[in-house]
Amino acid sequence: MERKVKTLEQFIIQKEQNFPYATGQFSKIIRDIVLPSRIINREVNKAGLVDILGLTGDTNIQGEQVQKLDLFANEAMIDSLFKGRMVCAIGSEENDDFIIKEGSTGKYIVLMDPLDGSSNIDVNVSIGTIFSVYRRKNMDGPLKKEDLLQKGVDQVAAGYILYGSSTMLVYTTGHGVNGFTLDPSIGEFLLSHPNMKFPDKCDTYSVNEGHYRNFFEGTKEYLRHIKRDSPKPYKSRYIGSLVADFHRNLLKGGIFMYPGTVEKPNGKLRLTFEANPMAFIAEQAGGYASTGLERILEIDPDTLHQRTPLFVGNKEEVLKLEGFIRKYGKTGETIIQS
Ligand code: P6P
Repeated sequence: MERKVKTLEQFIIQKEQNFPYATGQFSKIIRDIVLPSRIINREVNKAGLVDILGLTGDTNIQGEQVQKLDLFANEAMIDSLFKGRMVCAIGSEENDDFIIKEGSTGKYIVLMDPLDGSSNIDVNVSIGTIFSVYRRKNMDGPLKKEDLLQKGVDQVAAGYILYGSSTMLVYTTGHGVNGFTLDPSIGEFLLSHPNMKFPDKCDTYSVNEGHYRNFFEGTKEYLRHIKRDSPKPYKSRYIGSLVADFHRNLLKGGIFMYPGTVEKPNGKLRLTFEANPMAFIAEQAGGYASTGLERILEIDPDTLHQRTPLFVGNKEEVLKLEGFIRKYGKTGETIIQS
């Protein structure tokens, strides 16, 4: 018997009562995120054509100014979110500071990386849009820092769109994680991965070992352990695109690592646009996310672009990693190089 398909819209309506505030608000926010993602998906898929068709890259066939895809994605998301009137402020990896919609009655703040890993487009590697949704704490008067920069535990929703062999939306509102695959023939996201959970087994690690020499001792000891002491060798898988690496680990089991180093104790990834949304999704899927010393979701952010080490994936594996870092050296401490 043919499985009954469920569209994203049908799913949200069915689950709307799970969204912690007035019904209908989340469906509007996710609508305002999903619409531009379809446009971004179209542009990502034809990005390679810019070279094949010999376009200058400055103007396209229609004579329009071709923007870098990440700037294009950023503007598409900002335009859609503010037009949807649910969102009063946006923090984007592409903008130095928050974008405030003056006079907005919107109650939500969206933090996003509109096109994470965009450098991979040229080599046809999967990339993604990452988003976090917060509700303002003060409903009246001007937005305050406590509205704009909240702990990850205060997220009301988080998700990503993966532009890969297929285009997928994976999100949570705090009641589990669900995945939807875009059916290009009808332009609808269909529920394809209900109630996503990390597999119990973790046999894969994802890290850029090119930075190994600068890792702290605790991180090095963990890597030595899984290579030397594990009953079966782990698989090493690293795409260099956070959404793609995370998504594979969520489906197959694994730990993703972007450690701090001696030169950059806080690593490369941003707390607000990358670590927090992935941490919320991971914990809702039975996993865990840590700086190596503390739970990502408990960090009180100081600035929009602050960076953090990120270890995320199977809970047992991330806790094991924390043990090595606590025993052999902290991510924030300069270890005396032997
Ligand atoms: P590295 C992509 O540029 C990104 O922000 C993440 O998507 C990815 O996980 C990371 O950087 C890759 O960084 O230093 O390994 O190239």
